[in-house]
Amino acid sequence: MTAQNGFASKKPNNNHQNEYLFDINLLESIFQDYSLRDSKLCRNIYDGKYIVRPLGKSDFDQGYIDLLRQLTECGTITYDDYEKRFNELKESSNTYYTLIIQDKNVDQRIVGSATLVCEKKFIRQCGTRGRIEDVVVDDRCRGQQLGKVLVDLLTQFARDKCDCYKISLECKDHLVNFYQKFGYKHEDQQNYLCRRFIT
Ligand code: 16G
Repeated sequence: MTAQNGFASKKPNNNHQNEYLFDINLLESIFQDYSLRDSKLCRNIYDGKYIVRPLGKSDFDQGYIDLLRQLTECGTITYDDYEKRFNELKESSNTYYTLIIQDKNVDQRIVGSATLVCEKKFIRQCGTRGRIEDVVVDDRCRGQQLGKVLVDLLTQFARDKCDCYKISLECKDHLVNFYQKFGYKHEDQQNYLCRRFIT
């Protein structure tokens, strides 16, 4: 797999090297399986237009936070804030896996992102639970199935690379059908409860 067909298999060849949140090599076999399984989708999506890779430290400059603003409030985030949080996530090894999709043509903009969080537990034979978080695709890139690729890849990654015994997510009503297509479903007698704090 190469950057030409969508998977950035090595660091980008620009002046400042991008530091990734997690080891990009972990994605290779997942991406390969996925390309074989859904070659039409991969060809349509990646043919020279997009790259899929882990979040990088320099993605702040490629509009990463502005993309997240399409999902929810982000407040004011400076580069120092971003870098500090990026380092914290990276130091929590084997926990945070943020995948991004970068548009190779339009200003190298980040146009899609989703995160897998792996929570280590004692239960389930010291099992790992996965959560899919902060799935967002740029409004201007809708209809190209970028969200499908992100959720598919992270779901497969959680199962095959992180050995998650389950993976869950929260979403708005209108997105339930979308996530059901990937096998996510309401579990009997389980509810999502939330308490918010004013920060
Ligand atoms: C959605 C997201 C969740 C995100 C939240 C932000 C997915 C599958 N779900 O529920 O990950 O954290 O929105 O909303 O992407 P909030 O700012 O109101 O918590």
